[in-house]
Amino acid sequence: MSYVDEVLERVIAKNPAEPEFHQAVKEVLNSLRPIIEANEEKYRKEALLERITEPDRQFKFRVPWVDDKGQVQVNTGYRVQFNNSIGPYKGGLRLHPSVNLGIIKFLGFEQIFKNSLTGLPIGGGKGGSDFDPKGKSDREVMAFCQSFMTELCKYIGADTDVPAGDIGTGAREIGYMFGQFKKIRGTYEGVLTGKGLSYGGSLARTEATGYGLLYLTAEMLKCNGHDIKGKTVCISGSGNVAIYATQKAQQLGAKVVTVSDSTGWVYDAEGIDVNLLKEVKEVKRARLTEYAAARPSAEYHEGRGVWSIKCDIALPCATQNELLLDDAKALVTNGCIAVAEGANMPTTLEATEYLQQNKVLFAPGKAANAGGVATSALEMSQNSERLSWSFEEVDSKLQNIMVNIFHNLDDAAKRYGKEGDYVAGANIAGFEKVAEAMIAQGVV
Ligand code: NDP
Ligand code: 2IT
Repeated sequence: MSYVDEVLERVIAKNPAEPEFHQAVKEVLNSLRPIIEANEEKYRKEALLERITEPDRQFKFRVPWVDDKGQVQVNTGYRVQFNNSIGPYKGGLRLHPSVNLGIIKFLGFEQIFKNSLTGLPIGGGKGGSDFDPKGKSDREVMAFCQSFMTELCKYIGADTDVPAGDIGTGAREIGYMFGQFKKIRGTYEGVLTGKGLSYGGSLARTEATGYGLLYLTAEMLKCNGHDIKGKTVCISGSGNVAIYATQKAQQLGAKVVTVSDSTGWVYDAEGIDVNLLKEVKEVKRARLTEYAAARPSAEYHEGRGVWSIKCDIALPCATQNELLLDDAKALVTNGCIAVAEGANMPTTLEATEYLQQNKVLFAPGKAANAGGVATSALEMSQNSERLSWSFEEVDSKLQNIMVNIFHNLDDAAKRYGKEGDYVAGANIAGFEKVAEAMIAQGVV
């Protein structure tokens, strides 16, 4: 049996009931086959694949808090420190009722390669909780965040592990967590990114994931003879990534006609009104029905359906496994030329394969959404030098990083005879640096 197959079997056997983690490992290891086969003896002796698929450590803890009725609630908190070969653990905190260890491990595993692709010195980690911020008062959210950080603060630090936002964790949650870290540990340090601008946050971090997604998508299109200007775009999600992807797509001259949330989706033939979307989602924290009610050109539909709309470019920006094989077929039938993942692993393995077989340009999340964590690393740099850079400076660094990521994965794919396979390119380019660092640092 090949080394890759042996390790895949072992990962599945050792980590039962973690389907998302299995999916992420399968995608990465399968596409690393050319580089693993070229170095099989060395990597086997080093047990490199066994080591890279086993987190350095993982924390799971009780998070008790008191709700507005005086009732004690109990959630579960997680932090998985996956790999710090090239820098401190770095990755977001997801707050969503679906969170479990397997989901945090898939996200942490992806983060290793994504962070490597940024070219910046950050390792891979992820955390979160099954707490649902939806419908909670500010005080309840604060109570949860304080309790969560009371435990998490033992394991993190500006040079050890630097969490940030993800689904359900935005500026409000990061603020409460930062306050509690400072209160308990007594140090003022860049222990979290995505902070508010008044206390060490970076300009352009809020926009970074969505903007970065469009910078990479535009470069991918350009290198394949297309122009993003004038294209029709379908976006899923209506959170941080989706909002700023919509905004940048419009700035680049494309028309975004859909957004979605967990209950339904909107088709807006005149193009999404991003200011209205921000008002509904960022200020009122309301449902998309409110967007549709305020916008005559918008149709609201219950359930799923974004990928049934005819578009040139599809940008899934909500969550994992939200673009299925049937969706991929509909996109191909409708003439879609490119899919770029704003979310982490939004496209199933079979949908990805179908899109690639049908010559749809496909940019995987670990490359396409790396602008968020890259800008987090820029926030860490600013915190270390105790300075703040202008919006333009951060944004121009972000653009350079995204263009470089695309060329690095394009080159890596070509080097291994996989031209145009950006999934393989991203995994190979991300893996090479981490593998070299792991081997150089010995058996640790
Ligand atoms: P937000 O919480 O701001 O928004 C999430 C959006 O996705 C909401 O519209 C939400 O709808 C929808 N959504 C979440 N879970 C589900 C679900 N199970 N089914 C259907 N819809 C769902 O999160 P972000 O925008 O920050 O994150 C979106 C994706 O991007 C995630 O995969 C995240 O890991 C990834 N990402 C985020 C980065 C960042 O910097 N924030 C960086 C890189 C990747 P509703 O409000 O109804 O729940
Ligand atoms: O998935 C991701 O890359 C993020 N949620 C951002 C992580 C970060 O540390 O900024």
